[in-house]
Amino acid sequence: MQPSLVKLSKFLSFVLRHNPASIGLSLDPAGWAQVDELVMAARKAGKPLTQELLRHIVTQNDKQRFSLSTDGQKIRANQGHSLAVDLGLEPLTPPDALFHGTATRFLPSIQKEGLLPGGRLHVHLSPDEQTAIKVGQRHGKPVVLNIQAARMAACGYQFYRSANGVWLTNRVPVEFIMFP
Ligand code: HQG
Repeated sequence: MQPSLVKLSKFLSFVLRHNPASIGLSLDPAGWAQVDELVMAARKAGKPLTQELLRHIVTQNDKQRFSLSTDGQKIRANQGHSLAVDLGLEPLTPPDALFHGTATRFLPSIQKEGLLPGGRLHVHLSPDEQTAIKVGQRHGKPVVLNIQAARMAACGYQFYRSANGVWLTNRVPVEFIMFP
C-alpha cells in the first residue's frame, strides 16, 4: 500500500479502535461507525479521505484490519480496541498452541504476571510463529511465547477469533506460557 494510504489506515485504526471522539464521531455498541459520517468527520479533521479511498483501504489492508457491514454503510475495526465495544464474537475452541510475540524487555514482568491486555480489551495471540515475530518486533527485540491454549480452554478460559484471524483472550496466566 502507498505510504499515504498507510497513514490513513493508521488514522482509521486510531479512530475506530481508540478515539472516535477525537474527530467528533461516535461508534455504536458493536463498534460500527457510519461510513458517510466517518468520511465527513475525517475531512473536517484535515484528512484527505473519500468513500472510495476508505473502501480501497478496507479491501487492500495487509492485515484486513477493518470490516464493512453487508450493506456497505458501516465500518468497524476487526480487533485491537481499547474502547469497550462488543464485537459479538462467539467463544471458539483454540488450537493446542497459539503464539504471542513480545519484546525481551517485557519478559521479567510477564514471568511474574502472565500476559495482561494492557491498554486493549484482550491479549492478542497469533496462530503462527512468523506473525508473532512481526508483532513482537514492534516493541523491541522480538521473542515468541508458546501459549498452551487448549489446556487453558480445558480450564475454562474463553478464546475468540477476530474477523481477521487474531486470537483473543482476556489474560494468560503464567502457568500456560512456555518461555523459550
Ligand atoms: C506486553 C497489532 C509487561 C505484550 C498486532 C505486548 C496485534 C506485558 C505489550 C495487536 C505484560 C502490549 C496487539 C505484562 C503483556 N508485563 N508487558 N504482564 N502482558 N505485555 O500493542 O499484542 O497492526 O497492546 O507482550 O498485530 O503487541 O495494530 O499488544 O508486547 O494483533 O493491527 O505488552 O496490534 O495489530 O502491546 O499487539 P500491544 P500486541 P495492528
